[in-house]
Amino acid sequence: MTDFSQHSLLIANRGEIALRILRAGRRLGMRVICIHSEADRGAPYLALADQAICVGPAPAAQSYLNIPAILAAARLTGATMVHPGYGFLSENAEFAQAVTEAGLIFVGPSAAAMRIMGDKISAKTAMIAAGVPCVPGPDTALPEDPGSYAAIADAVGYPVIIKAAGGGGGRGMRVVHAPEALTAAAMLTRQEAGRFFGTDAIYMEKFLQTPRHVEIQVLADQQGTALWLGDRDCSMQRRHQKVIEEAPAPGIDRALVAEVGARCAQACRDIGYVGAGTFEFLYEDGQFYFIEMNTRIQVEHPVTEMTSGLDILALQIRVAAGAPLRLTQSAVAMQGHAIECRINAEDPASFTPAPGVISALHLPGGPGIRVDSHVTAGYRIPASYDSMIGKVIAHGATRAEALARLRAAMDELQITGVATNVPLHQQLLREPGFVAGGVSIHHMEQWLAQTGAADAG
Ligand code: MV4
Repeated sequence: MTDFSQHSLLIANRGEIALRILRAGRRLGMRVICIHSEADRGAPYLALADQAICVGPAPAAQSYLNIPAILAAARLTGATMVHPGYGFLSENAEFAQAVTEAGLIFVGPSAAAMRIMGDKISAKTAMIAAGVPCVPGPDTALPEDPGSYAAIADAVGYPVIIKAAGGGGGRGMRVVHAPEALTAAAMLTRQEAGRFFGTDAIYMEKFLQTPRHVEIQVLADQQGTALWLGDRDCSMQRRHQKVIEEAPAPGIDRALVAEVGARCAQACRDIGYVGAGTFEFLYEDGQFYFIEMNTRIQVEHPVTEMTSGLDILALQIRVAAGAPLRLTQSAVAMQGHAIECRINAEDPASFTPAPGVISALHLPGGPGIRVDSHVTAGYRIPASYDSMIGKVIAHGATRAEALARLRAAMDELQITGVATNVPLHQQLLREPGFVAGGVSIHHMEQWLAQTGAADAG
């Protein structure tokens, strides 16, 4: 039995996820330490920690991304574990390695596993070997010489997409519709890749035109147990920023999801993956296609917590410390449906961040409602970080019930003093396409273009 009262958890993040990690640490009986920047000095959640320590000025590069400062904070406070949250250093293999080499436990997979998944080509190779279905296209980098590209694209079939091996999350990719455009697109993508990702390796896939974004949550321990915890649909997005997520993905054959889920769990065993992770897929015409794996806890993990009844954060910390999962796949029983709205402080017309002071706040509640947020009345949203200030999640026995609860919750939520996307959510939750379920990744942008609805909100 791992005794968590002997462990001290350093939270290398900020905002709502810092508070979520703090709560998980407390549930396990741990001492918790928060780092913060100068801009977050007065953040209310810092008072809940046993210790709070400033690691640098407001710009993330000097604070939440400052590896030496964070390691010094861990040493000074006697931390034994480090949780990176999402964003910032969460998928930085050098950070994971530095934490481990400092004799501390990194809450996440090994640096080696992070490196395999960080390179989208080696990730794809590993997934093909594990029997996870991938997007058609070579699972190798394109050669330096563009002479062979046309033949490769012909075999894949147009349209194709050129992606940077070091990219991901929507960065470093280019769609090609005809052979004339192929070489220039590949050379441009390679050039950008070299500049932004430190490797100029690129690869080619068939471009799927109207897919859905469906992902599988996994959780694996150090004893060889790997579980999949259902699926999530994250297709409601704008410019690669997810807006609404739900679990399960509506209208997809459950037997197919179970087959893909089992392959993901097997892939974890094959590569020795430990911790929480997410396999991202495109789903089109009844088939799943792997695109990349995220080696961190994700923003949208609460919809899976609500349908599985599991505390994924606590389990993620437990397995990092070497505790066994003591859970079998057949004991994982997903129940009902959950939907999450990401709450952003942003201008409703331009979607640009709207920092400022929250003058008054009323949060929704009641059966099936969960709010994950660090903000309070009087809280100043700093300008230095992203605009997400929390999440409202609704669970119900059915999708219709979850949706009805979420509509009522978003109508009840009041945030004054700063502009937010709450009015946008109120419209989206009544939009016929979303209400019907199963929209593509282009749906929200098409809806915005047609209605200009956000401007009216
Ligand atoms: C694709 C694709 C279509 N076909 N790959 C964008 C982010 C990165 N994770 C992968 N992305 C895509 N890869 C093939 N072969 C379309 C996208 C894509 C997308 C994917 C998920 C969620 C939103 C998206 C928005 C635009 C494009």
